[in-house]
Amino acid sequence: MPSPMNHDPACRRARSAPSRFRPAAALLSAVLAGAPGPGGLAADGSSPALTISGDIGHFTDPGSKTYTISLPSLASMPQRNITTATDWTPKGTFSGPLLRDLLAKAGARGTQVKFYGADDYSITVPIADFSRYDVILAWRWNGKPLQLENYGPFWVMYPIPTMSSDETGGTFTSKLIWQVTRMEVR
Ligand SMILES: Nc1nc2c(c(=O)[nH]1)N[C@H]1C(S)=C(S)[C@@H](COP(=O)(O)O)O[C@H]1N2
Ligand SMILES: [Mo]
Repeated sequence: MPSPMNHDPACRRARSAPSRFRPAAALLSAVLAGAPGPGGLAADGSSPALTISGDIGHFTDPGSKTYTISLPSLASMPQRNITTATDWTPKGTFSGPLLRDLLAKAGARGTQVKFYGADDYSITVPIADFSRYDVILAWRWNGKPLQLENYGPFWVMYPIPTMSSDETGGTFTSKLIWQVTRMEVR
């Protein structure tokens, strides 16, 4: 019997280049496009930010109905650590706020969250995942801020070591979204 985690998410990828080249390619295109980049991510190395839109009740910019949080504010929220390997990275410690805390800050009230990577990847995840699991929006990896060229500025990280192999099987890995700058609540 397939686990509910193994649904087929509406996931779309921009390219299938070897992963070690992909973040560099995304950085290059961000630089070529000029600042600011997607979701308020500046191409000039200034502080990144996360923008939340869609079915939310709190706005930092009521005009565009968006809630944008800077890296320093995100870093001043209660932080959680997750020490885990992924299918393509060695064991390491990720740190950041709980996704459910971030969603609460924006007054999120939908049932799904669509995440956008700076590389044009996007995927929709049920909001229930963030109450069921202590998922974080990681901005540090082994104590260092995540840069665009190493899966930053933000990486959706699940507490993989606390989850069953059923829960982390199938298409689960597609939900470990890196280079996140924007999320839309639906
Ligand atoms: N930004 C972004 N995050 C992403 C992806 C992607 O293409 N872009 N691919 C997802 C998928 S489907 C998997 S399996 C893992 C690892 O991607 P890879 O197998 O392409 O290295 O990252 C996930 N997060
Ligand atoms: Mo994947």
